[in-house]
Amino acid sequence: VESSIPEHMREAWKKYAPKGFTTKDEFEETTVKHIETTLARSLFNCDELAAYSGTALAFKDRLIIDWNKTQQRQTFADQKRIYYLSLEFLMGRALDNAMLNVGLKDVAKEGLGELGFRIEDVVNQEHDAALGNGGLGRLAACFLDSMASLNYAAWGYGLRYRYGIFKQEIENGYQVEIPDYWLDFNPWEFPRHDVTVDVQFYGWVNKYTNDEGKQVVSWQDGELVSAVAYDVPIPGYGTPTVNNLRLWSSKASTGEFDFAKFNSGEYESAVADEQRAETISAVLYPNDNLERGKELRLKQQYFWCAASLHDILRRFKKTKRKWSEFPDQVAIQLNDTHPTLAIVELQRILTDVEGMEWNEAWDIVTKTFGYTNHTVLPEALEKWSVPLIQHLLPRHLQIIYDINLNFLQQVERRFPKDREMLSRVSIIEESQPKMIRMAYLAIIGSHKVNGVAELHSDLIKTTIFKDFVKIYGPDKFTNVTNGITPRRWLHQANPRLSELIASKLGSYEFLKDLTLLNKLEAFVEDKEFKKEWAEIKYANKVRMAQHILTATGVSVNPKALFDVQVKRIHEYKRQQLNIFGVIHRYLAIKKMTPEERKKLQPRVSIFGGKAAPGYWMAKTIIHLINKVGEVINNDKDVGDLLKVIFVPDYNVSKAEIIIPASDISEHISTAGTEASGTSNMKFVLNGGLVIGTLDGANIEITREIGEQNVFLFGNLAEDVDDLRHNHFYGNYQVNAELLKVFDCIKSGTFGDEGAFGALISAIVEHGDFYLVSDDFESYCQTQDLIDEAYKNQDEWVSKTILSVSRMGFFTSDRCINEYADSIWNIEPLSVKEENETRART
Ligand code: GL9
Repeated sequence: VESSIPEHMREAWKKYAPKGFTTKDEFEETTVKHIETTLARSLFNCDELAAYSGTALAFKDRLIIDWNKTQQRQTFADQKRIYYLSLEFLMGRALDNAMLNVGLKDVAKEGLGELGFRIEDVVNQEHDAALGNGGLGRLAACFLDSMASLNYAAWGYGLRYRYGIFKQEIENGYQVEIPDYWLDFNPWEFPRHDVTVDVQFYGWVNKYTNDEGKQVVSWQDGELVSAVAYDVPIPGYGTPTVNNLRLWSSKASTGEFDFAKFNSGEYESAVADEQRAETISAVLYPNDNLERGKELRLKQQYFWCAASLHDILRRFKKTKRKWSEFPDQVAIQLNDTHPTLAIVELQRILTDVEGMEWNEAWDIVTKTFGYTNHTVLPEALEKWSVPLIQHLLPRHLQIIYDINLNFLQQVERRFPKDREMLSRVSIIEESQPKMIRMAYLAIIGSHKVNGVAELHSDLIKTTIFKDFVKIYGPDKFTNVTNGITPRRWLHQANPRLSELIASKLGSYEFLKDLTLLNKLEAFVEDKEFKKEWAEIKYANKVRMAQHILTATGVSVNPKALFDVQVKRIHEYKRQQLNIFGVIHRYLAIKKMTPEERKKLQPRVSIFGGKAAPGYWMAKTIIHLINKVGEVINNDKDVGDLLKVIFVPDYNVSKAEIIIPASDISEHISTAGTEASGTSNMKFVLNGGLVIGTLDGANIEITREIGEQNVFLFGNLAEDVDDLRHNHFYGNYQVNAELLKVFDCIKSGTFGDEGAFGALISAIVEHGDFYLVSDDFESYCQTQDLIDEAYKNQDEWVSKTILSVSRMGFFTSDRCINEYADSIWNIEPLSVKEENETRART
């Protein structure tokens, strides 16, 4: 490389290369230095935020040293790399995670203590990095942690949104959205103003024959927007590997075009151009499982795909390898269809720019990409209108048509008599306007397609993608059941439980090999152990009760059963079923005699989650939960027997408090709608039990931990279509107990009854698409079983221990190894030497 220091002049570098702190004193020295110099504060002027900033800068120094070494090691090794393309990375906080992953939390705790701070207060100053909506974005974050922890050479590519998911406030029971400007102070990113890519939009396509008689295609006269790289270090747990997450930020291109405007005095219009360019990476779209086909969203997608591919190709070209080796060096995983344009962009570059023949290029493309599907909900499947793509990306539209033509010809040869098949599988939907089906394009351009839990992977093969299974055969379709990182979701969120487990297993090795948890089974009947286990759950509930009091002003009894449903608010996830069940319970309590009330198991029903700003039904559900809470929480007849809490602004850092405090969590989607779910895994891993439908990963959790440890209810996925069909023809009766709940709402018990009419009529008048009524009885009965089971605390605690001991399968490490094996064809990079040098220093 041209810019490296000559061999004979490297002594000074080696002598002065920073080592990074390892002791308490070195930590304090670095932290104080940052507070006094980088932040220009002093001991007379250092609040908790400044202490956080100094600590974060100290750890960032530490990470970047290992980051540099990791990048060098990976470059020299010259092996295949994984590129994980995701529009969402729901990272949460970084400091606690960095301290634990590099193994220096104790050092920092002691050091901060000597400087006058409590580590918890310092950690709590950090603003979540909330660049995601929910499960899909958090999965990407867990995968980054696992890929680094397992020493895979892997990069994440995403967008550096100026505004992450909105902050939620509750006003008079309604959700209010506040913008999440999170970049005021972000010590975890490195701006790379030297790493930029110009991305083109609009323009037109010029096809001509050049002097050598060759057909040339060029995309001309577009508008350029510049992508600037911001790098975020991703530390692995207990390894020197620090991988990279590269986020692109948009700004006006500094091409001649803009200068011309400035020079000709068009300041205002030049400034407007600049703002328009910056708008591309300004905001995360706040929809969960919904695509609305907005032009700016498409711009985001292409901007990010083009910049990322350009970066990947630049890195590949440095290796001076032949193009045919590209798929041996590069594996690109598409997190949902959002990055599907990367397929088209690679084909464009290989043919138009590199001059390759179509088939040769297409072979490289399909060997490079893998596509993960995350949902079967039709409203979430991306489609872009042909006129929009024509306007924004004219050359890409031609390529999509060519891809489609080749594909349909191939299908026609295989199924010569099946005209209908051709229109069914065509990338172009013949609607008005014509639409591009992104999932089909992703399947055709990838060598593997996977679902995220067994049921889901089966469903995509038998429903939305069944024609493609006929065309390509079943081997192209596979399953990789989701997982979660035990570092954040056990060790970080629940340090006391992690410590207790380590004390029994003899080490923290289970955090690297979660199947070791099975050794806990030996302690299921150990009295002393069970006592400590139960005490930890209780302490976590006390912490949660404190949070509830501060956040909502409601005081709850930590001895009550904590029943939690936290996730995005969506009709298919059925928070309405939960709140109707709560009202049903309330009506029952009101009718009870004092003696009966004494026997009832007290409960706290805890809800949390954001509704997409435009999703009116979801917002109505939030409103109902809050109004029901106001009434029940102030009803003297009820007292501690039932409390209803809506925790505002559910996010990753709140999840770290809520999840360890749950006794029961609810995963109650209509069977066949929740592709996997991942919080179900987090709750069980933290010693909670689950009430759930036979949907997504609930099924596999049940298989692993045993049916006797899960509270299952409701109709099966295979029966949903028939039930809906019957509903459609009016062949259904709403459950009588549910009707009483509706009467109660309609009588104005929870205020303005008109406000909730839509929730009721969806069930009574509009066919009950989500089968709330069909599942209501079985749901309520199962809740009663839970009350009974909870009364036997001894058995309950045994169930939770047994469940935790059987959760090894759900680590995202297992998941990443499966991707590596069956999709990416890649092995981890050895860090043995690096580990030895680290041990010596
Ligand atoms: C989701 C599914 O709905 C979840 O069931 C699944 O666990 C995750 C991760 O695979 O993916 N698909 C999807 O669009 N979202 C999911 O959570 N929604 C978002 O997070 C945007």
